[in-house]
Amino acid sequence: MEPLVNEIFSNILDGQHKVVEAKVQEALDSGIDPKVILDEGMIAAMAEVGRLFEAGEYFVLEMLIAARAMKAGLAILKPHLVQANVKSTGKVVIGTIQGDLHDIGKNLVGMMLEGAGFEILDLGTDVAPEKFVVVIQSGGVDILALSALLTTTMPNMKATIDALKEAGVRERTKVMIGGAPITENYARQIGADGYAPDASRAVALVKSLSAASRG
Ligand code: B1M
Repeated sequence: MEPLVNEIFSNILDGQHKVVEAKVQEALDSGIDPKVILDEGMIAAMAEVGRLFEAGEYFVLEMLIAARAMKAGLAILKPHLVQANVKSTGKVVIGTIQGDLHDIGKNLVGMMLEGAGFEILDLGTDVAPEKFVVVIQSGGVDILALSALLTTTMPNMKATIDALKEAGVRERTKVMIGGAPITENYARQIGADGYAPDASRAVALVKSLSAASRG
């Protein structure tokens, strides 16, 4: 691994957000591909944080501090992941499902979609099904994008789709889902229109779903 990318990785693990900011900038200045910085330095570090948490070596506090460092680095990286002046091709409402506070993956998906020219309305984390329903009722939403990181909160994706059906607005929008515990099969089971395993495939999926909804 590039030494600078390696430093970003280890400083995220150590939760050194100021150092991460500086190292991401330095890596960009030295011409390292933003996607390499993101995938090999930053996303890989969060996976390692998860592994250390499972092994009982990290606790919630360490996860939080690492997440803060990850976010600091993402803020520096964002302009390099998002192309300027791409024309809007549709409106996406995004949010992390009820009960779930994980937002890094959702933010990354939102950022990449923004870069692809979509208008994004981010409802944040711990979003109740009723809140999604109200936004869909207000109209003009092409895609509803739901994120979940916990096996315990995944069922709230189904609850959201069921709430849309009950309110009679399910057909007004396409629903896509994603997040570490989600699978294609789960998406099919709960009646979502699609699943994407990562942010770049989320962009491809939103493009194809919005093209399909335009007929
Ligand atoms: Co939490 N956490 N966490 N955590 N956390 C996980 C998810 C966990 C896997 C760690 C572990 O045990 N190995 C585990 C879940 C186990 C399970 O459910 N099977 C876990 C747990 C248990 C918990 C708590 C319950 C811990 C506790 O309190 N005892 C607690 C729950 C709080 C809650 O939500 N109610 C908790 C809390 C937290 C923090 C708040 C401390 C912090 C989150 C901070 C934040 O997000 N602002 C945190 C973190 C940082 C993690 C890990 C370490 C990293 C998550 C992350 O940001 N990854 C995580 C371990 C792991 O993932 N290996 C873990 C980087 C990010 C870029 O990836 O989010 O997967 P990810 O997003 C990807 C794809 O999934 C996809 O694209 C993204 C980019 O490629 N994607 C989508 C995501 N959303 C998408 C939506 C789409 C499409 C693709 O379309 C709509």
